[in-house]
Amino acid sequence: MPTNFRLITIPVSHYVEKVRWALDYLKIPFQESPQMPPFHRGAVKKYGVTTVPVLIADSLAEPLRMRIVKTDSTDILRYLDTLHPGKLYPPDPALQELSTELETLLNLTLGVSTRCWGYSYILTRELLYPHWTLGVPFWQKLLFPIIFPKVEPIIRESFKITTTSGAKSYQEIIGVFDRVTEVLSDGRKYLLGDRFSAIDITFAALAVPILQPAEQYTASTSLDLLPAQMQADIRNCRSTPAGEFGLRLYRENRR
Ligand SMILES: N[C@@H](CCC(=O)N[C@@H](CS)C(=O)NCC(=O)O)C(=O)O
Repeated sequence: MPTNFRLITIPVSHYVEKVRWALDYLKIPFQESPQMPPFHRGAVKKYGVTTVPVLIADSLAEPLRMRIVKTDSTDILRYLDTLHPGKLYPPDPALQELSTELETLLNLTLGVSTRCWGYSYILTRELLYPHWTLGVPFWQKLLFPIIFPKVEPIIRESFKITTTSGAKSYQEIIGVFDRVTEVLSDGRKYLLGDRFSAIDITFAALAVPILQPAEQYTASTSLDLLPAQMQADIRNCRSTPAGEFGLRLYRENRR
């Protein structure tokens, strides 16, 4: 078992929050190395990627000194599961199909849509500043005013942010919430049944932008400061069974 874990992050990233939650759940102490975009790229370049989270796990004991690097949030959760077998991913073969279906839907649709939805509304210097600078080194914070005008058009382009992208992403989020509501409709406590799992973490963490749970890692923005359409979308999502479930996971299972 590695003895030293380091997580390179953009603190506000919901894919990062997914990994942070898994590490906390497994009670694995780790050191976070928080970065403001685009400085994260310098921090992760040597691992062959451009995105966070990146987990570096070192075993320092001789003669077995070794390093494991994982560069995708799901790969990290699967790796952590090998250290505490079955705690994140229940081994029951009967659950595999649902587990894979939901994990893929959440990672590829919910995570992408909540991010695009958020950026569609907060891509202004004032609204973005607190999200991007929270917990990052002081010198990066100071550079925000210079960085913002350069990165804003790149984000707009890469996430295809337009006047209609917020509404389109919202519909995609609702589609995922409908599926989660459907899975929960038999009264089960968690997405895979009675036991809390990686799939619950994945849902709640990737839904953070649209649920804004009080317990989220990065302090919640007061809803009143957000654009009116964002406030309406958040309130609608929170009131769905899937939204209530995500908020409950934060209240009861996040620590
Ligand atoms: N599939 C990746 C996605 C991670 C991801 O999209 N990370 C974003 C933050 S939410 C990122 O690092 N973006 C910065 C960039 O693309 O330069 C995972 O699950 O780890």
